Amino acid sequence: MDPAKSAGIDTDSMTLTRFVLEGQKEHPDATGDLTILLNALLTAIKAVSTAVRRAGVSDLFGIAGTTNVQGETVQKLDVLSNQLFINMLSSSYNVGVMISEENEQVIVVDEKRRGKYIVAFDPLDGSSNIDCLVSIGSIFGIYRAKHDDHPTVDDALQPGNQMVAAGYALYGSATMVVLSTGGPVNGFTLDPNVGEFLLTHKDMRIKPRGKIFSINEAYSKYWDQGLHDYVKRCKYPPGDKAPYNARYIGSMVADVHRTIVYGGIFMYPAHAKSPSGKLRLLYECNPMAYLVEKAGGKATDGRQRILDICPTGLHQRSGCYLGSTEDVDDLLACLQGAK
Ligand code: P6P
Repeated sequence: MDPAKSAGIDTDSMTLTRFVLEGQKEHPDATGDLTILLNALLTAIKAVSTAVRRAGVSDLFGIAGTTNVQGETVQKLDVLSNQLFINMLSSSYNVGVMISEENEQVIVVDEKRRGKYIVAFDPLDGSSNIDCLVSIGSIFGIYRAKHDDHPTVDDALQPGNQMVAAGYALYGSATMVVLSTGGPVNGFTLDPNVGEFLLTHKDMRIKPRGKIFSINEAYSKYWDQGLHDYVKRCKYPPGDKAPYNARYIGSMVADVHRTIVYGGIFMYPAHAKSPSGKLRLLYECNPMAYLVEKAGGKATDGRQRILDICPTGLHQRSGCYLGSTEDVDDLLACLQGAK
């Protein structure tokens, strides 16, 4: 009997690192720096995953007693996750500037460890859901610095269409990293026995049309008429079409992951209560828009492609509508009053 088979171990599994390395070999000018950076990110993500899964038994639930730049109550796991991302990325020697949801200012890496990449990240998104065990996640977007020697805020304020890679980690029933380095979107599931992320979802594609709409309807009173019209169309479709399903988890990574896997549309609009929306452009909307587009979907703020928005502030917010192309087009037609 093959010892590997009896141990249930694949001796030739496609790890995320191996997959990225093989992809890098297709680019003659690739230096391996991005692979090193991604490996540092994976180390942080594995540590966050362990902390999230141990939160209940290691006093990591609950609040840290502070508020962040967003004015949101900081959870203990927020603090831990942020420190892990900052330390692992700084010590990768490939990052010059970081933008974190938890830090008001950019984080400039010390000169001796500074590299050519810019990383915008939300170290633990949806953390208000931690104590009730709802899936949460980490989100990241990677850019090249405009000038390697003295990175500044200007390096951080690039439109999403300049990203060289983006991804998220979902701490759900399993821990999964969904990533694109400029090509297809691929999903890697953490095998805790090996401590590696293994390729499980190759070339993830969003259906052109889904059957799920995802929005927090508690804010309906603040919506524009076009959004009311669209949601009503999902519930009362023309002819004898079946209504859409409604699904809303309230944790962006979980809602977007479901949208990529099942199709449909995720919406967090700018509305009267939040005129710029709630979700942050640099480290929530842009990375998710990048992945959705690479998977064949569409992502808009209701007026323009999210990835074309030129940022003016590190923590600026944006309306966010993303998912199956035909569903997003239907929404845009309603917002423009055509439906
Ligand atoms: P609301 C979580 O707090 C978060 O930032 C995203 O993960 C999520 O999509 C959104 O806020 C939920 O916001 O207003 O619907 O509770």
